[in-house]
This record gives sequence, structure tokens and C-alpha cells, in this order.
Amino acid sequence: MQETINSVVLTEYPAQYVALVRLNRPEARNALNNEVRRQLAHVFTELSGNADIRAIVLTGGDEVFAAGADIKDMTTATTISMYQRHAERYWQAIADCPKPIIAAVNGYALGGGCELAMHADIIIAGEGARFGQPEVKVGVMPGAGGTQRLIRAVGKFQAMRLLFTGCMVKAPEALRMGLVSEMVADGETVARAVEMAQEIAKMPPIAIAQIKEVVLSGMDLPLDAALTLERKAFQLLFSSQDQKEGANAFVEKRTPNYQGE
Ligand code: DAK
Repeated sequence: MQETINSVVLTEYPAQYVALVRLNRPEARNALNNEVRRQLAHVFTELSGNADIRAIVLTGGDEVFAAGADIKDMTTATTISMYQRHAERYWQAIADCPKPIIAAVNGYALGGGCELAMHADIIIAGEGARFGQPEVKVGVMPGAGGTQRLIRAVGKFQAMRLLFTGCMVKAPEALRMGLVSEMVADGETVARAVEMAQEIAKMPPIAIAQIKEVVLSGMDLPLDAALTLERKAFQLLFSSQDQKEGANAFVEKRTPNYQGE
């Protein structure tokens, strides 16, 4: 089944409980203009509230994941027009998505494209993928979390190298740096991401959502507060039917069937 939201962002359902969101602006190398951002936000808001979806794969094209914000739009942009755009609302819809997001990256993930990939929870890269934050080369800097998410992913010294020079790193190096979760052959990126999404979709959805919330919220808290958050979320899961199902299935030596309740 394929549902076309419209031309620049497509949503497919390649397996039960799994949605595949695909950027579709190949003529501009999937550059993220306002319409792409708006549609992405719409799709992620819808999927966030859809109980039939337990994992989301986000991808671009075979040659380019996304070449960043639309530089052509920037030639006439002013401070006020950038402010009034409030693009952060669109990005926040992705950041707030409680479901696991797996980015399947082929080709270039640059600038806003790299920032988009970093909104995911897991990044599967094709061997030919390239990551970078080249905003500095066009006179600006990352504006959608690139400085903050990159330093958290790879640490100060790699982040500064990428941010100051705008250089690209190929998938094997990105994997070593911690910017990529797994590297596969270029032709297998989406299939592997969907396979992993299916694996995650078999897990108890409330536990998965709690893991995501605690990891992302906890990483910026003092350790004591983060550990308290973890403990409370752990205790909360004992109210779920899925917790009983998981424990009973183990004891009865059968595969658990999680309902998300
Ligand atoms: N914007 C607009 N058009 C782009 C584009 C981009 N980022 N990237 C490519 N295109 C267009 C090209 O202009 C060209 O269009 P035509 O000339 O055919 O009209 C077409 O796509 C094909 O591009 P190329 O001929 O360059 O294709 P190649 O395969 O040779 O090269 C490339 C692919 C991805 C290596 C190259 O296109 C490239 O270097 N692109 C620019 C990469 C880049 O510098 N990205 C960073 C952009 S700055 C914000 C949040 C975030 C941001 C800003 C604000 N707010 C919250 C407010 C982020 C900023 C950025 O990302």
C-alpha cells in the first residue's frame, strides 16, 4: 500500500506497523525548502498519533539523502523572513515523534540533510553515503540542531572539524565516529532499515516509547536526575499489560505478542 501525501514527501507502508517516509525532490537533490519541511512535519505528526505505526524509516533518494536547506531561498532571505518562517516548529514535529525513527541514508546528507538524519534514533548508511555540515561554506552555520546534536554524537573534536571546515565524511569514517549505527551496501539501505524497524515493531511499544523518552531527555540532565527518570519509567512499565505478556511468555517458553497496552 502506498499513500501519496503529495509530491515532495511520500509515505509508504512496507510492512505491518512500519511506515517509510521518503523525500521526493530529486531535481533539487532533496533540498529542504519550506514545503518539504512543512510536509515532513505533517507526516511525522500524523504518524506520531497513529497506533498502527510502531517504527518509522526515513529516507531520501539513491544518490542523495538531502542536500540541506534550499540555498536558492537564502539568496533573498532576511533576518525577519527567517524568523517569521519559524522553521523550528517543523523540525520539532520530528524531534517530538515518540516512535523510533531509523534514517536510511544513501548519498549526500549535508547541512539540513545531516541535521535531519540526526533527528533519527538510528542511522543506517549505505557505503557511499557522505555526511557533512557545509553551512559555513555558504556563509552561515547549522540552524536545525547541527551544532548540538553533532557534538553529542561524535564529541567536540570531530564536531568542530566538520563544522569549521564543512568537510564531508564518508560512511566508514562516520561509522567509526559514531554518527552512523550500521553500514550496509548501498542497495540494501532501505531494506535493512525496514528489517530493523520490523524487529523493533515486535517489541512492546510502550517500553520502546519510554526508552526513547528517557534516553533523549536524560542525556541532557544531571546523572542523578536522569537515573531517577529512568527508574520512574521502569516502574511505570509494570502497569502495562505488555510487561505481564513479556514475563509470562518467557516463563511459558513462547513468543510474546505485544499489544501496546
Ligand atoms: N539548495 C538548493 N538547490 C540545491 C541544493 C541546495 N542545498 N543542492 C543542490 N541543489 C540543486 C542545484 O542547484 C542544482 O539545481 P539546477 O542548477 O539544476 O537548477 C541541482 O540541485 C543539482 O545539483 P548539482 O548539479 O550540484 O548536483 P551534484 O550531484 O553535482 O552535487 C551536491 C550534489 C549535494 C554535492 C551539491 O548539489 C551540493 O554541494 N549542494 C549543496 C550542499 C550544501 O551546501 N548544503 C548546506 C546548505 S545550508 C534553518 C535550519 C537549517 C538550515 C538553515 C536554516 N532554520 C531552522 C531556519 C540549514 C542550512 C543548510 O543546510
